[in-house]
Amino acid sequence: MKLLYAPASPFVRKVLVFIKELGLEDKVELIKVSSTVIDPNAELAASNPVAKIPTLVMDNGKGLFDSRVITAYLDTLASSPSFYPAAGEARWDVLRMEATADGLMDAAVNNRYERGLRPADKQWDAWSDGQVKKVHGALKALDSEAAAFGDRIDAGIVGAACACGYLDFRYPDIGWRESYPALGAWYAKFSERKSMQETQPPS
Ligand SMILES: N[C@@H](CCC(=O)N[C@@H](CS)C(=O)NCC(=O)O)C(=O)O
Repeated sequence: MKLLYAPASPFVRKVLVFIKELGLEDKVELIKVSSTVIDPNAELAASNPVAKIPTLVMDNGKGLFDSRVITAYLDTLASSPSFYPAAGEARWDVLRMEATADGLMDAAVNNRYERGLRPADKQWDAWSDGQVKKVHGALKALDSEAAAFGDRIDAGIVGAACACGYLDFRYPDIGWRESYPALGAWYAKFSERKSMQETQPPS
């Protein structure tokens, strides 16, 4: 399999953490690509009609996306552990948390495009503020459950960790730890894992 990736993407980081935690490193070749909405990478677009990173090209040549579909697929390749509970309330709790983390990352990445890529005279402050509000909404939701995370690892946990890591990387001034201390305390420990250390975004 081939993973079309960029090291700065938090969605990619989720996939990379899955690969490492599930012991799949030997099965995935990493191919670095650079792609933006206004200049999509051709190889990426050939495997993913919406040309987004990450995209996994399976051994049968078909592309898999988005990150949640890729992680669910990777989970089926590992004998154990499974990062998606099979059924019941536990399953929906993990999927809800995964969606919360992805929502945070979507808002944070979109806002970065607005502030970093869009010409200054076209930027829309209210839209940008709305994205930051979504980031805080997700942080509040994650923080309210963080005291119970313990040593758990699953798709929701990996998503939450990559979301926190992305804020440290791209929003160092947001000061999320002060407002969301339970999440900060959990992240301090989780981010020491080898899979997290080895997937840190470029400095
Ligand atoms: N929902 C997607 C989001 C992926 C995403 O937004 N990737 C960004 C990089 S962080 C991207 O490819 N941006 C380029 C584009 O949108 O054309 C996922 O979970 O994979």
